[in-house]
Amino acid sequence: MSTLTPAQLAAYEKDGFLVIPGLFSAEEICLLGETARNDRAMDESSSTMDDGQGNDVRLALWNHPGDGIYGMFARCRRIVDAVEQLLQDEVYHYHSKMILKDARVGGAWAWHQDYGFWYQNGVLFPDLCSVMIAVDPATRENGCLEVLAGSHRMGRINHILSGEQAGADSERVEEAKKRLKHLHIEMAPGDALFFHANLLHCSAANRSDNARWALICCYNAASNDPYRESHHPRYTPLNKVEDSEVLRIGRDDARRSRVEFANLVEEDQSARSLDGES
Ligand SMILES: O=C(O)CCC(=O)C(=O)O
Repeated sequence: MSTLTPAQLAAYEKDGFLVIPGLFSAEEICLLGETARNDRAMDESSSTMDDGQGNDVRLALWNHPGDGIYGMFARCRRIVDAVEQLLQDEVYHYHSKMILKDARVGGAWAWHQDYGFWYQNGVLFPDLCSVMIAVDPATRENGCLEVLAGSHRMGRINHILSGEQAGADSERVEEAKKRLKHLHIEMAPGDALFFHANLLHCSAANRSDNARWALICCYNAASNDPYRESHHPRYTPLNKVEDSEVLRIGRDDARRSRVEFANLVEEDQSARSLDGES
C-alpha cells in the first residue's frame, strides 16, 4: 500500500527525516502513555546512563514487538507500510524503545547516528529507519529531538565512547553544523518522525517540569539481514496488523502491556565495543 506522497518521499530523501503530524489519535496516544506509565515491567527493565552532566538517560527496550499495544504501534500499517516505502523493501522489526525522559532529571543525548551503533551489530548497509512517536509534547524546554537536516548523506561517521555515552566524532559534527540546518523537532502527542539511520541527531536535557516520553520503533530492510548475531534480531518476518488494532488492543486491559523487555545492561555491546576517548 502506498501511504506517502511523492513530495514526502522526496523530502525524506533530501533531509533524511519526515514528520507526519497527528499520525496517531489522542485516544491511541493516551492508551499508549497510560499503559507505559503503569507498566512496572517497563520501569524495572529500564536502564539509566549518566549523560556526563549528572542527568539520567533512561530507556526501556524490546526486540520483538509482541501482541500488546506497543506491538500494535510497531506493527500497524500506518507505520510499516510507510517505512517499506521509504526503504523500498520489506522491513522487519529491529527493536523498539521507550525513551523515558523524565521531568527535571531526563538526560541529554549526544550527537549520533543510529547506524554508528548498529554498524557494530553486523549490519552491512544503513538501510534502517526509526520512527519516533511523541507520547508527551516534545518542546525545546523538555529536550525535543534535534537534527542536522541532510546529514544522512555524510555516510557513517566514527563514534567514540565518552564516559557512559557514545557520540559521533565531534570535529565532523561541528563542521556539519556550519553547512547544514540544525532543527529542533517539536512534536505534539501522536506526531511521528521518520528518520534515516545516518541522520545526525541529539537532544538536550529535560530541565522542565514536564516529562518527554517517546516511543521509537526501528526497522531494518529484509535484504539487510545482519551477517552475524547481536543483541538485536536478524531477519524475523513482521506480521503487520490493521491500524484499528491499536485501539482494540489498547482498550483491552488484559492484553495491552504484553511484551518481553530486553536487558540492555547485559546484552548491548554496540556502544561498549567502540574505542573510548579515555
Ligand atoms: O529521545 C531522545 O531524546 C533521543 C533518542 C535517540 O537519539 C535514540 O534513541 O537514538
